[in-house]
Amino acid sequence: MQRWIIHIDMDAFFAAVEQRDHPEWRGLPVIVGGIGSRGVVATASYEARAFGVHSAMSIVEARRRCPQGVYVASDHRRYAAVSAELRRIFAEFSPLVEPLSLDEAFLDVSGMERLYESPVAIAKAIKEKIAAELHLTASAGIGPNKFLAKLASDWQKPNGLTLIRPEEAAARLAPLPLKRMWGVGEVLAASLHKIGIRTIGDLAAADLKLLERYCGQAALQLKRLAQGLDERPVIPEQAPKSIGNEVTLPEDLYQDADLQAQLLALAEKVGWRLRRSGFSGRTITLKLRFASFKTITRSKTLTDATAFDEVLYQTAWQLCRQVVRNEGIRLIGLTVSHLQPGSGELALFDDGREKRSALYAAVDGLRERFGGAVVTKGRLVGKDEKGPERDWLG
Ligand code: TTP
Ligand code: MG
Repeated sequence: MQRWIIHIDMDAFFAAVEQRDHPEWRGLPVIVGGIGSRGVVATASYEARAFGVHSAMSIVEARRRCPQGVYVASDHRRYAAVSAELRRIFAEFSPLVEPLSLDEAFLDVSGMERLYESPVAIAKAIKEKIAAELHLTASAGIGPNKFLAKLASDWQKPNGLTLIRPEEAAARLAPLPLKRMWGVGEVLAASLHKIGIRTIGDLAAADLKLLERYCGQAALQLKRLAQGLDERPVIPEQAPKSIGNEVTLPEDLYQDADLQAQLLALAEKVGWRLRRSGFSGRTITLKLRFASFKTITRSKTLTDATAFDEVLYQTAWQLCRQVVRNEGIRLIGLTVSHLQPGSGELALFDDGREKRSALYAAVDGLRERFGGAVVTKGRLVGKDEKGPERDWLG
């Protein structure tokens, strides 16, 4: 069976998210990164690239080249949330998805002809779905293997769609400079230049024994890649089985209010870890260890997966209050399992959820900047339940 791999890479990812969320910045040069005087550009919108601004350039240099640019501090949490949505979309197209970073992934779509007209049609559908649901553009590369798919996605950026057929691979590769080879760094490229290997075509034709002297064991694989041959499988990312935290208390706790405060802190930690890793989960497990060391767990499985602190907290407290407690508690744990990619609760694709996601992104951003203790969401403790009073952001 012919293998078909799609590589999707978002266009100017961080900057595109900023332009999406700040319509007044659309069409302008937007530079995202550390915006202090010692900061570095994470990415630049295509408008800014026209001024010669690019990733890894110092902000000082970027400001020199593009003084009129809009300079925005990276908001990693928000980009991670978009990335989780992206992975949810990928998962709808293939069970074999290998994310490479926040904004790119390989999908193995071999043998899906029965569902789609062609691999190109699948790539188009993915791009359309990303545009419709995330209001962002992606570039897609389609090829018989990972190397060619990745090369193809870069071919016509932004908003590109490029197919490299197996029979045209060698000819397409031949004129490209060595640095377009995946895995060939500057040092190796420089030493290969010395023996007259400048293009991928030169590498494809090079004598294996000679290559081995410069690249050791990698020689054969490099030569095969240069010929457009690449057998590496798409390895789907394994969702972790569960994400959780537990805390041994400095003294045994008896009071509801104290337990609630601990559960709230745990829910915030676990929720944050879930959102950070791009997962949500359906089963919430509470673990309690009593003063006598007797340990129990209680679980509840929800209809919709969640990564929201307040849902974790409310569920855990519900479980906790059903436990007969006639001794002090020395350890509390909260774990979420049955994980799936994405921020969960997709059935509730409504205003409320969007607002909540935005709130979480904001809180996670603050927490990242100022540390976990500074920001907590007081409303997590329901109105009818007494709990620690904290500031509510929202
Ligand atoms: P890339 O996919 O390399 O770049 P990009 O999406 O901004 O632009 P394009 O793909 O259209 O060329 O990286 C994805 C994101 O990763 C990028 O938006 C910002 C972040 N990043 C950094 O923080 N530092 C870097 O040096 C690079 C290259 C990317
Ligand atoms: Mg990208």
